[in-house]
Amino acid sequence: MKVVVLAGGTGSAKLLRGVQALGVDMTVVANVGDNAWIYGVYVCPDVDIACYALAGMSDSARGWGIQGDSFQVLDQMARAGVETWFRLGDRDLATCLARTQMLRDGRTLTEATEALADRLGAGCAVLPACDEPVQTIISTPQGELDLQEFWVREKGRPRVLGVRYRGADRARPTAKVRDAVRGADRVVVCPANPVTSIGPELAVPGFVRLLRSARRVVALSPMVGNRPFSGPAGKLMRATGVPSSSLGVARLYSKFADALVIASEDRGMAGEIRRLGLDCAAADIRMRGPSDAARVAREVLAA
Ligand code: FO1
Repeated sequence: MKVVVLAGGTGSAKLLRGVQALGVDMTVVANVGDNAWIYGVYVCPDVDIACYALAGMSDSARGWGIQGDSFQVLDQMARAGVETWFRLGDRDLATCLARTQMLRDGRTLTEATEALADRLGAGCAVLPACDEPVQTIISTPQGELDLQEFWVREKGRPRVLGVRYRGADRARPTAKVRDAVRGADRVVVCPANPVTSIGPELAVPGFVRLLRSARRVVALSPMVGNRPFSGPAGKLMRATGVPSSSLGVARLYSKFADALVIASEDRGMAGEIRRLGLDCAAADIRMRGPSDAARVAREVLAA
């Protein structure tokens, strides 16, 4: 079975490991909306979270970065007077330096990502959703912030007035992403933040049409009740006018998804989700460890 997995950040890593454990032919398409130039390097958190998780080197407790990484470069930068609110570890910095070098040498983000996924040992293709820069921008009373400024520097506290995807109108799904989606038996949407992890791709012209052309698109909800498993999804969903729940996720995904897998506690929403045109399965979707992750991945591929 060929599976394309649309992945965001920390919430996606567990399902990626679950799908990996099933031994299917997997291609990961990672969100680029969180990418940022920080400390002179191009940081691609969602690409890196996917590569580290698949290569078995991620710090799974923290949800980002490399297990056992040190922060000596950052400590020295702090001594040199640099603001170091973005905790980029030494080995993580090396990944970003390698990527930056490849981009400066004229390689595309797709080429740099494929090379890094291969060298790090992800064991499957990892692709950025597009090569052009697309940046999630959050409008707050203190001005516009990119995702790292909003979530890491400001700890997700500012009131959210709106969200836009800078550069999306000039971006296109890459040829590799198009081929992967068209050749897939299943496209799986990870339990990621629908606004900041999946929204940037959906804002790219042609991406929704591409997903609609896929054989079957199944999403796993990132919500239980009115809360996400992690991160600011609830706040951002409410700010963009959809309920912070699996029903809100269904509304955002109904234009391209065939099915949504929701938490058993939310089975009362299944009828309304089906009225939006989606198949809906309720299951225990909490992934506490590798065996849960494989079980949930199996549920999703069967939905
Ligand atoms: N998240 C944090 O909450 N604090 C950090 O200092 C931080 C550093 C960091 C470094 C590299 C990286 O790839 C991710 C990092 N993240 C950090 C995670 C990241 O901010 C977000 O969780 C993702 O962008 C969401 O997908």
